[in-house]
Amino acid sequence: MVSELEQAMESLIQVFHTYSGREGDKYKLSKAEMKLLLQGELGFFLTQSSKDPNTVDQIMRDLDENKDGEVDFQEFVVLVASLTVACNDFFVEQLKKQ
Ligand SMILES: [Ca+2]
Ligand SMILES: [Ca+2]
Repeated sequence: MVSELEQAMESLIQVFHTYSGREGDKYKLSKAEMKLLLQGELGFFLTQSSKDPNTVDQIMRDLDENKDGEVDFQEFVVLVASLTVACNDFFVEQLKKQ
């Protein structure tokens, strides 16, 4: 029996590889792959910011810890973790208001 958290982790891995395998290094996201992932999977969170063409560049720069111009899985989870923390903050705020 796979737990909810284990399922979430598996989804995260699958989503990453769905996009990272499109071009170049199969295990890293190029800027084009990153853009597709953001548009396809994080549209809800990034609706406003994704209208700005510089946003993807900015996100790439912020995430690319080892400065190889691509985002590997380790760098990608930092983005997911920070977005999840932001969502949780919002969720807690909503609960407090009730
Ligand atoms: Ca790739
Ligand atoms: Ca990198």
